[in-house]
Amino acid sequence: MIDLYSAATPNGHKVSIALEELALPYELHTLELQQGVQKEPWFLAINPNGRIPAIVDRAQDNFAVFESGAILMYLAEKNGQLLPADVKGRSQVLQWLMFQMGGIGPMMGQANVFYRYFPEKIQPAIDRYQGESKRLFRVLDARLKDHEFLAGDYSIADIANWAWVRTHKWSGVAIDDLPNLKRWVDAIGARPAVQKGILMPASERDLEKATEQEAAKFAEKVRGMVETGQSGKQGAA
Ligand SMILES: N[C@@H](CCC(=O)N[C@@H](CS)C(=O)NCC(=O)O)C(=O)O
Repeated sequence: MIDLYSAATPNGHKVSIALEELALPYELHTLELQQGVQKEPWFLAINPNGRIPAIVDRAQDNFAVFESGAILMYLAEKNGQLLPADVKGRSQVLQWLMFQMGGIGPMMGQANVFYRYFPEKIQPAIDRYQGESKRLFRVLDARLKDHEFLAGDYSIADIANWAWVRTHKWSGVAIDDLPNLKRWVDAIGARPAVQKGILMPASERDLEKATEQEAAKFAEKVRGMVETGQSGKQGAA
């Protein structure tokens, strides 16, 4: 049994999707991020970074893993699925996984901060992070032109990137002009395990249908958690 500490965010959903795809038994513990549960000492013992997601593998002497990319690798290797064993195949998957961890995630995360949550509208910062997200989307689109998935068969690289790209509207970045990316977003979104994973836990914001008013209400809730450089609080991605 695996304990999953998570919330309804792209980084959290990467892990629940992988657990569903691998059919691994797990218990979901949803952390109330706005209440700062992730900064409590008991959770810092599991993840010193005080963020979700994190897992504890009860079958392995309560072995704890934090950082969503490392969790995906751990789960894939534990099951021998979603990550090839041969050196080149493995490297290709890890390249696209790192592309998400070092690129898509941080850029879209900051686009969200400046477009949705930051108290002041700093247009150059919004432009920078939305523009960089779009550039990275173009890289994915070009890759997916002649590849069904990002690296060989469906893998943890697809799961990691998909969990973020599907939330592109929240970051204010359109993908209408990127047909290969759209095709891939729709195909992965149709997988039963993926549909189940994004409900673990379910988001209170419907990214597709939220009106501007609903979006503003949700952003207001998250705002208090965002690092502005003044409060000493840590930020949300
Ligand atoms: N690089 C980390 C990022 C984790 C992260 O930013 N988690 C966010 C939610 S997606 C969080 O826990 N925010 C709450 C906080 O910062 O206190 C990962 O991929 O696991």
